[in-house]
Amino acid sequence: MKVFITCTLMAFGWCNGTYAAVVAGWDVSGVDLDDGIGVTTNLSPFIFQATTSETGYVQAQLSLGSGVIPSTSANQYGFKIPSASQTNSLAGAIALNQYIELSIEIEAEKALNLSSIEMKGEGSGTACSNVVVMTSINGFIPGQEISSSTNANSNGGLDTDDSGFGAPIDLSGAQYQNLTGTLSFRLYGWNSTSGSGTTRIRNLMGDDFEMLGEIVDVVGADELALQMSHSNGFAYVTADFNTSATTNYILQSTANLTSNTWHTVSAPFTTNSIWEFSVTNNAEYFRVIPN
Ligand SMILES: [Ca+2]
Ligand SMILES: [Ca+2]
Repeated sequence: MKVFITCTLMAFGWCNGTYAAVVAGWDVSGVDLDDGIGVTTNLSPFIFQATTSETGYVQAQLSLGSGVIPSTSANQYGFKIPSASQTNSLAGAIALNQYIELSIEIEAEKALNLSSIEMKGEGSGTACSNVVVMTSINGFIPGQEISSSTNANSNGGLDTDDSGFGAPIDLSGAQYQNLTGTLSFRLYGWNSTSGSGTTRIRNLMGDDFEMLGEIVDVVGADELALQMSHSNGFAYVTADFNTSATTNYILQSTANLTSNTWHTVSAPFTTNSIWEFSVTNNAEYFRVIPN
């Protein structure tokens, strides 16, 4: 039996201003991970739902990587690295899944334009001295750090000011605009010296961790329809414009939505188009995006 092919249409929206609101925020007041207070359960991955968010437009949560154990004190969200799995490099931390993750799912018909991440965080003296911010948008590979703190094992060492990262994590770049679907950010840490050292979001007034930006309506969703049909062992993907397109589009596909790695399978196009593919037993997902 054939696994049928699913079509999705990802259209586009653009940021027209610099207005930034709290898209998702977390207040760690009262949170205690190993006691399961403020989190879904006291079990890995210690999911902590946003305490403020653009309700109805996004679903956002913090969680811990599988290579760390939770902080144990109240009024913080953080991790400890077991002595046996300490590492002295970002590559090691990536390989060992030693991170705090912010994941966000953007509802259909909406797009996210980011501006920054701001946080209040710190580490105890024997915790990771190095912490960096990375994102699935750029890939979790060394060299793709957005920002770093080299004194993370200090009071305020993960604040987004002079004591930590130096400034809010800047997400004003083009690659952080017009986002749809699911994406994530991670705080990777390394160079810890004791299994009891804690790297954590700390509790100050109000939100202690915030993603700032704006949610916009997907613009132009009506302009382009993506459809699929099949016959005689072939699948046909059709793009129909209601009106003439004013920008180039491309067709992309992926066999693995979890990876969020898309492959461009068409030349740029601006008019009604149809593509033919041989049907296989594998699922394949398609989208059209501005080129
Ligand atoms: Ca506790
Ligand atoms: Ca707080």
